[in-house]
Amino acid sequence: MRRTLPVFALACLLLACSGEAPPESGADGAMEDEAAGAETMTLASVDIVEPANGATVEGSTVTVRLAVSGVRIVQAGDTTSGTGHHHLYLDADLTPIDQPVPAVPDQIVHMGDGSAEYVFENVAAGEHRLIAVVADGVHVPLDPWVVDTVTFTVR
Ligand SMILES: [Cu+2]
Repeated sequence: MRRTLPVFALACLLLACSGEAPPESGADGAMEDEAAGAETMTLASVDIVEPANGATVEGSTVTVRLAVSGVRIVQAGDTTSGTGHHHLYLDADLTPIDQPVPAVPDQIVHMGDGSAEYVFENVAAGEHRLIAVVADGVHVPLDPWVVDTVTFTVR
């Protein structure tokens, strides 16, 4: 198998590493699987189902419900490709995509238990902005962003 390596390296040069491994280079199956996974990956998305964009919430308790497609929601710490957990930014600006999401009580929340529902208590009356972001097992946002934003009013 070792003697096929130079051939593969040359093929890689010629093909500019297009990800199409020559069929005879079966030595590294894991790499091939990763490449195939990347090619068939669907665009992931997250949707803030509740509160709906523009909604008015009666009372200071705000229940957030989230739905996703193209990504599997798991507990924090699980670094399986194609998975992540929810994060909520309530009246807080998004942090950089290449850095772990911070934790700020009542403002930036990690739903590290793998849940899709969270309840904010004692939310002040007035208009609020809520951003949902899916980040990976070590809390770094998925790239490209899996994000949704709504504004709502507490009355
Ligand atoms: Cu997190």
